[in-house]
Amino acid sequence: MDIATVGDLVEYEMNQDGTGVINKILPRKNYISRKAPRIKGAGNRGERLEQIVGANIDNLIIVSSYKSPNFNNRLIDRLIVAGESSHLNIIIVINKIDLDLSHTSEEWNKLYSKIGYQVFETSIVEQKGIDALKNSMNGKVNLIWGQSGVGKSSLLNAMYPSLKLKTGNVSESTSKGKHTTVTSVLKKVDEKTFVVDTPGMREIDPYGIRKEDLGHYFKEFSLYSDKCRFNTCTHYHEPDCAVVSAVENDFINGDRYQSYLNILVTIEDDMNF
Ligand SMILES: Nc1nc2c(ncn2[C@@H]2O[C@H](COP(=O)(O)OP(=O)(O)OP(=O)(O)O)[C@@H](O)[C@H]2O)c(=O)[nH]1
Ligand SMILES: [Mg+2]
Ligand SMILES: [Zn+2]
Repeated sequence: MDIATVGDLVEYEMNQDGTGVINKILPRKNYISRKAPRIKGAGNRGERLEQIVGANIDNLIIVSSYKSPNFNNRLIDRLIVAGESSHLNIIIVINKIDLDLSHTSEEWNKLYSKIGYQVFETSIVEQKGIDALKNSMNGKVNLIWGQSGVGKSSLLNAMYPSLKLKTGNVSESTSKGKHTTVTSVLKKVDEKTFVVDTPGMREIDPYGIRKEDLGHYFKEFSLYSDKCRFNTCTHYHEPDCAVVSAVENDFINGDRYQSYLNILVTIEDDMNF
């Protein structure tokens, strides 16, 4: 550990000219990371290093939007895995519910609430859910993570107007955000509350997770995984897998299981985690 990241506590010295030197990074209580994205044009070759996103975090606030960009449960599940493997408290936000005329967000809310996560449906346009979300962030260090354009910076501005973070619109043709926030910055918003706004990301592959451990980060599997025939079961091809039968009997949601399989395959394909 030699490079300081956002959220690190450090010992430093200031020079007279306003520059400074970090002498020491204090031990981290936790940190969250992902595999560094592949460099365009580099193909699939080369080891992907660990990229640390933040340290000493209490709440991982996973922000998605109902539309523009479209709700992406696969991405949420990947972010959950990263958060669970770092033992963070995970909060899920479905923003832009003003665009959700069919109330589909409620179904997703139910799914994730049932697993045990706090879920907030929010709208900047209709000023919904914002106070409740703010309450859950009170007194904590909160890292906000999600795709570009889902409204991370807009939500922070709505909760803490003095932040005045830059926000950007979403491309009409692709429904994608334009990567308005470019660096992660930790801000103190009151005596005890801190927020880290982060740049939107396109992909996330959790770092350093072994195949046989992935199931631990899908919390609802734990009710069943003790009953698999093999204690190293990856809940995929093994016989007498209690997780697979729970999926077949609708005790585990099929979408969540599909997310699990998608991540499992990427671990198998990539030896250098
Ligand atoms: N309809 C609607 N639009 C919203 C809502 N929240 C944010 N937006 C819009 O979504 C766009 C993107 O918002 P940002 O806050 O910049 O998104 P971001 O997640 O910070 O994006 P990056 O910084 O690129 O990662 C802006 O045009 C916002 O006005 C909402 O609740 N409803
Ligand atoms: Mg932003
Ligand atoms: Zn199993």
